[in-house]
Formats: sequence, C-alpha cells, structure tokens
Amino acid sequence: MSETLVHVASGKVRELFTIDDERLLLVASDRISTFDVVLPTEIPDKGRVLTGLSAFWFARTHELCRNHLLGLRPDGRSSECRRLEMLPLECVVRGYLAGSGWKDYQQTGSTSGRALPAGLLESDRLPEPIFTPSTKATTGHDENIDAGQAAALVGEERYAEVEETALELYRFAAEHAAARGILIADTKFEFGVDETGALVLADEALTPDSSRFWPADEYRPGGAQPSFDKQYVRDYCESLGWDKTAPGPELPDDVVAGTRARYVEAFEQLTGIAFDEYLRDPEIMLRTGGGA
Ligand code: Q0Z
Repeated sequence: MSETLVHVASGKVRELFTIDDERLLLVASDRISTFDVVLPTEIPDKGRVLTGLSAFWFARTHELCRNHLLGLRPDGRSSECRRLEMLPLECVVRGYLAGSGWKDYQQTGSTSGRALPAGLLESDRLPEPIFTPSTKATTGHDENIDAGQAAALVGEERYAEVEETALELYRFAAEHAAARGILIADTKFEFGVDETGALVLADEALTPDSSRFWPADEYRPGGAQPSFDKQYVRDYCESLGWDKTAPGPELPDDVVAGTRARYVEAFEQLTGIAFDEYLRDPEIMLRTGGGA
C-alpha cells in the first residue's frame, strides 16, 4: 500500500500533490499570510481548521453541487480530491461591500460592470448577493472582469451554470453562518469539470482564507470590519509600522495563541463540532450532521 506523491504546485499556504491519474492530495499548511505576505511564524492547527471547514461545507452542500472531495487523511490537513479540468475563473460572490468590490464601487458606482444603488457605505450589506468573477492571475492580484468577459472564457452556458451554483452555495453558507454569529462578507469558489462534463466544486470552500469572515456582533457598516481570524495579526503588524513588503515579521507567542484560538472558534461555531473531535477522527466531518 505504498504510495508515491509527486509535488505539482505550491500555493502561498498550501501544497498540491498527485496521487495517481485520477486523484490529487491537497495539503493545507499552518502558514498564514497578511497584506499578501506569508509570515515566518506558523499558526498551529490552522491547516487542520481550514481542511475540516472545507470538508464540512462540501458534505453539507452536496445536494447543491457535486464536489471534488474523496476523503480526509488522518493528519486532518490533507484532502484526497478528484482530479478535474479546472475552469479559468475565480468565482467570487459578494454579500457585503468590501475589498475590491468597495474600491470599484467608490470609483464607478459599479462592481464587475453591475450598477449598485447609490449611497452605499463601506461594508454595507448588498440588496442581494452578486457574482463578481475574476481571472486567475499567475502573478499579482486577480483581475475583476464583467460577465461578458467571463462568459468568453468558459462559454455562455457554463457561465450561467457557474453563476447560479456559486450564488446558491453562498446563500446557503451565509445563512448558516449568520445564524451562528459569523458574517461571510464574500467568498471565492473554484470549479472544475469532470470526465462526464459535470460541474464540480473544487479547491477549498468557504474557509477564512477563501472568504472574509466578520464577527456578527461587531458589525458596523461605514468602515472596514475586523477580520474574524486575522485581526490580531493585522493589529500586531500595524503596531510595528512594517511596510508590508516581504519578509514579514515574526509573531509573538500571544498573537499566535490568540489567532489559533480564533480559528478554532470559527471552526466550532460554524460546524457545532468540537475541534478535538475532528483531530481524533477527521472523517466525522463527512458523517455527522454537526452539533449546531
Ligand atoms: C487546484 C492549488 C496549490 C493547492 C489545481 N480537484 C482539482 N483538480 C485539478 N486541479 C486542482 C484541483 Cl483542486 C487544482 N489548484 C490550486 C494550488 C495548492 C491548490 F499549489 N490547482
């Protein structure tokens, strides 16, 4: 039963390996990035929290969309995945006005070519969630594109399917999370296509690395919101007067411990499953309905 993994790609905080022709292994590290720079200090268990959360959402959205998850390894940070033909689109859904959506709106009154009501404040909830696809940049930042450009990349029919599916996934997750005290301001999905031509949700899904999670009890539109997971890291980095270019600063123990606790809190609040239970047997994510 030995197995040879071939490394195929590195993300900022994740690694991807080939298991065989049909399967990949996606490994989430404990690395953390802030202001787009990976820091030299790791957050213990961050990769396990993100892997478990993704698995939770995959298991619970299966009726909305197929997904790539085949199983979780006992280490809790490694997912076996079906190998797909990935679509060349970042499928972003926004429920609130933040990040590049807010920037575009301030400059043009629109985001991704969609007019929005006048007078919105930073972090305001949008009248309804919107799909704002972007291109996958190989270097630098993903670039927002309009529906016509996105449809040209994947075809009209596939574009319509991806938009509808991404919006359904977001609505399901945002409603679940809001009932548990976490606002999902926006999130990025990646989809692939299997050998039958079916659309399949891939990559990580609805984690704090692929989304903006805000604590609902501190929500105050009219400015930037604190990040549920990274706020201690950001505040510490700001306090140093660091210029936000690599290399980033080492984090002190209290910032590491506080940040780890926030990741675990997000996991437990969203899933209703004790993180210790997950560590004992990661595949409980796929079997139980969750405690919440
Ligand atoms: C995901 C990525 C990295 C982690 C390719 N199921 C799939 N089938 C085919 N390709 C992918 C997936 Cl998830 C795939 N990525 C992004 C890069 C570490 C994830 F270095 N790239």
